[in-house]
This record gives sequence, C-alpha cells and structure tokens, in this order.
Amino acid sequence: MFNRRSFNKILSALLVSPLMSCQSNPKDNASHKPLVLSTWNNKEANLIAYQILKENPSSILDAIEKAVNSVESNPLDVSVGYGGSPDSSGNVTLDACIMDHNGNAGSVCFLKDIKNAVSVARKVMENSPHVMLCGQGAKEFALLNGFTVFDLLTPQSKNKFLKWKEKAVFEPEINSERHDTIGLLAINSLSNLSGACSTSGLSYKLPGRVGDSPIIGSGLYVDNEVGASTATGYGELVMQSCSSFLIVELMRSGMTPMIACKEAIKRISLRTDIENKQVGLLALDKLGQVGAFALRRGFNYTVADINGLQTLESEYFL
Ligand code: SD4
Repeated sequence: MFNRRSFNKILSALLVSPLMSCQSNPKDNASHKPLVLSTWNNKEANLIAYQILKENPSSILDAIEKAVNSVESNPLDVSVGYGGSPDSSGNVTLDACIMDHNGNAGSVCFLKDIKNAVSVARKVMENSPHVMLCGQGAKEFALLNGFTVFDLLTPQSKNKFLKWKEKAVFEPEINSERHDTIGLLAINSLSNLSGACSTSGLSYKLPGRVGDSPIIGSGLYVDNEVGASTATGYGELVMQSCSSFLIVELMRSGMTPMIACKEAIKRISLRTDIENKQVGLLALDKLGQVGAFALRRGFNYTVADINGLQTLESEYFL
C-alpha cells in the first residue's frame, strides 16, 4: 500500500542509486521495467507511479492517475489543476485525458471547478459510453460521479492574473518557468503501456480555448503494440501536427522513440509561426526505450526506473 513512509524510502533509495542516462544506452531499459516517464521536473509524480507499479504491475492506471493527481493537487504547479493559471476572464479551465493498454481512452476539456481532471477523464473512460466530455457536461458528469466543487484559483494565481490584466497581452509560453503540464507515460513489468496528460492550458488563453492535452493523438497517444507518446508546450502546434499519434506511427514503422520525436519536431519546425513557442515531445516504446526532443532549449523530462530517478535536459532543434 502506498503511504508517505514507503514513498520516502523509495525516494531515498532511488536518489542514492547510480543514475544512468536512458539515452546513452537505451537497450538497457528493455529489461528494466517498470519505467515511468514524464514531462518536466515531476519527480514526486514519477515516484508515486513507479512505486505503485513495483508493488502491483497490473495497477498501471492507478499508478498513472495517482501520479498525475499529485501534480493537479499541488497549488505551486502553475499549469495544472489547483493553482493553474486562469484564462483571460479569470476562470481556471482544465483539460486532461488518459489511455490504457487496451486502447481505451477518456478525456475532459474546458472543465471548471473540479480539482482532479484526470480522474474525471478516467471515469469518462470507464463509466460512460463516450471518450470526451466538455465544459458544463463534463462538470455535471463529475458531480454525478462523486467529485465536489473546488475553487481552483489560489491567492497567488489570482494576484498574478490581476497583474496580467493591467496589460492583458497574451504571450506564448516558452519553458518550465512559465508552464509545466504533466504528460506521463508508463510501462509495467508485463510490458503494458498506459499514459495520461493534464493541464490548465496556456495562461490567459481566450475563454473556451482547448489545447492539445485532452485530444487523443495530440497531447497523448498509446498503442500497446508499439509505444506511447505525450506532448507539452504550445498546444496549437501539437494539434496541427497530431504529434503523439504521429510519433507512435513513426515508431511502428521502425524508428526509435528518440528519432520519432525528432522527426515530429522537425515537421513542426517547418511551420512559419513557431517564434517564441516551445513544444516538448516524449515517447516510450514496448522495449522501455525512451525518446525526448523539443523545438528549442529548455524542455526537461523525468524518468524513474530501476536505475534511479533523474530529470534530464532534452535535446532540441533550434
Ligand atoms: C496547452 N500543451 O494547453 C498545453 C500547455 C502546456 O505546459 O503544455 N503547458 O497548449
């Protein structure tokens, strides 16, 4: 059973173990499952998922959900759940999705007043005949399924918004200083893959805007025969190129996760509207090999596996 003491124990064990780069010798990971991979410096989330997977490989969805919940519930994370940046009218609206190794998917977008959007997405996947619920319908579905209304603005995010409102200029967000959406992929010891993605989206977006994160094939895609992929950054660029689906298909055609991420970024880089915009892509294949590539410098990602826990700087295009 997961508890704070066992979490601390595994945290110290992982932090003192020799850390190896999964990129320097990617084949090593084939026998080193489970493995958890996430966007940005989300060490606690990775550890939560890793520990659950170690104890019970078949609880892969619980592992992913609990890990993502830890970020959604953290008021200091300014791009996800509670404490996430609001839109230009001051409302926090959440996007999230989840996919399992059977190809099932659940998603919510433009969800207000509910803290753990990924858990609602999981309920959509498991308790409804649909894949995606939006706005008021998603909120009503959440309330019917036991979620409670929660004010997602913190005093800090409210003050920041009020300051932003003085000028009210929308600017793309480059790196983790400004955003840190969680996209998390995992493979268990049975070689099953699953993933999830959760965000409050771009800060001060237009009301009603939905990004890539809840879109199956853009912010997340999992195909248990091949691999999984997730994205962070400027969602419009990710949606215009269906990055996660593209990466999985490129892996299907034989590319390594790393080369597939690179190819997907290369396609984005050909666009004319990428100035000041960041995209970070992650991929994980059936062997447990990891890939990460970004449009520009500043994207990092976190890996937990038998070799330890580390946050790595991604390679980048520009
Ligand atoms: C979006 N991709 O809504 C998300 C933003 C993001 O870290 O990744 N923020 O476009």
